[in-house]
Order: sequence, then C-alpha cells, then structure tokens
Amino acid sequence: MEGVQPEGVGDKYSLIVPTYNERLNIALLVYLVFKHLRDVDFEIIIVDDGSPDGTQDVVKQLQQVYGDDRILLRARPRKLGLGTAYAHGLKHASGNFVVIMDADLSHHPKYLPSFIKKQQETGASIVTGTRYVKGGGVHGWTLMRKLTSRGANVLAQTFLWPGVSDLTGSFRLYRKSVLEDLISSCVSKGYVFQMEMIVRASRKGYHIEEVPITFVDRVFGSSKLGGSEIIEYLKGLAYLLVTT
Ligand SMILES: Nc1nc2c(ncn2[C@@H]2O[C@H](COP(=O)(O)OP(=O)(O)OP(=O)(O)O)[C@@H](O)[C@H]2O)c(=O)[nH]1
Ligand SMILES: [Mg+2]
Repeated sequence: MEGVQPEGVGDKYSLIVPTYNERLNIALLVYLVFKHLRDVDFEIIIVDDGSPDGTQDVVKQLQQVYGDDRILLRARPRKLGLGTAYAHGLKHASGNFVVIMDADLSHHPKYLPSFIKKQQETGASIVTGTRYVKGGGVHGWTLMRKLTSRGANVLAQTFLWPGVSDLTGSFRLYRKSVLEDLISSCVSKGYVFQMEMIVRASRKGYHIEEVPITFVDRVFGSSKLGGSEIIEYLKGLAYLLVTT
C-alpha cells in the first residue's frame, strides 16, 4: 500500500567511488563506511578503470565479505576519466540519493552521517562538503598546494559567485534525479568538472547546503596535480564564465 513516509524512512544511499590504482585504500574505505553508516540503507558502487595495481581483486574479496548487493563493482576496461566514471556509476545506482567520494581516504567516511542529517533537516537537493568554513580544513598539504587550492577557489568565487564556499571539492551528496540532470548538462572533464557541477546547480536554483569537512592528503599513492591541471582549471573557469 502506498503511504506517506516520515522523512528519512525508505531512503537509500548509493555511494559512487571511482578508483584508479587504489588497492591500498579501498578496503579501509569500505570498512570505514560500514563502521560509520549503521542503520542506513546503502550500497557502494566502485567504478574501477582497469587499475593495473589489482584494485579489482581487492574489491572482489570485499564482495565476498560484505555481499555483492552492498559492494558493486562496475568496471571499465581502461582509464576513461572521472566525469564519465560518475555517470557510469550513476546508471547502476538503486538509491534515491547518491554520494560521490574519492577512494583515497581524503574524504573520510566519518562525515557521511553529517551529510545525511543535513539533507534530512533541510530537505536540500545537494549537500556539499566544504573545507572553507569553521570546522573544515585541509591536512597534510604543502603550503604551495594549499595556496593553489585556496587561490583557485577565491578566483572562482570572484568570477562565478555561486553562493557555495568550496567549489573544487568533490565530497557531495545529491538527490539522484538532480545528479542526473547536472551530469547531463555538464561538459567539462577533469578537475573543472566539480566546479561546473556546483555552479550549474546554483544557477539552476537547486537547494544546496554545506557541511564542514577536513580533507586529508591521500593516504597511499601519489598525487597527480601538476602545472597542466592548473592551466586546465583556468581554461575551465573562463569557459564557465561565458557559458553559465
Ligand atoms: N574510475 C576512475 N577513477 C579515477 C580516475 N582518475 C582518478 N580516479 C579516482 O578518483 C578519485 C580522485 O582522484 P585523485 O587522484 O585522488 O585526485 P585528487 O584527489 O585531486 O589528487 P590526489 O589525491 O592528490 O592524487 C580517486 O578515488 C581516484 O582513484 C579515472 O580516470 N577513472
Ligand atoms: Mg585524492
């Protein structure tokens, strides 16, 4: 029988986690998600792009432990980029809410309950983790990397004026229908993608809320942020400036 359910009852969360060479991080991430999301209906969708380090073997072991209805492996044959990885994961999501998070433990699962709580309290369509309000921050970054991130954010704030304090972060919860809409209207790839998503969401008038998070540097593996990403970012910023 159809009936009105109290807020929060019947909600299911699909966590989309793109991976490329995250063999050393993925088991810990999954463990922490299960630890922090008790009494919540969720699934973890791992979109692995043929990682040569054997990430998928670890994921298959995790499926033995937690069940392949809780841990879904949706692999692609080769490294096809982050933007399309989210879209790919989304096609397999059965929840009415989707969380996007990195596998490298920069996005700590201990914050997941605060995303869910904030959504339930406010009815928001998007809850985004922010490093740039009281209670948020970054850990383990060099001064140079901090300045780059902060500078990128200030630049984007100044030009795009989205009303959200952290544009380049990617730890977010979305209503599934809203994520589908945003993904279909975003064109950029790579690092600009997160910024385009939230700027378009703001322009479209979606209700966005923020929760403070502390972002820690990736636990294992090496960073890929270099000069070319900064150039790409600036190009993306210019593009958003003229198209949104
Ligand atoms: N499926 C898939 N996942 C990717 C790809 N590129 C990166 N990832 C994953 O996306 C998440 C974010 O990528 P990161 O390399 O951590 O990017 P970042 O956080 O900006 O930079 P660092 O942590 O400093 O390396 C991680 O879980 C990666 O494993 C890709 O092409 N395909
Ligand atoms: Mg990372």
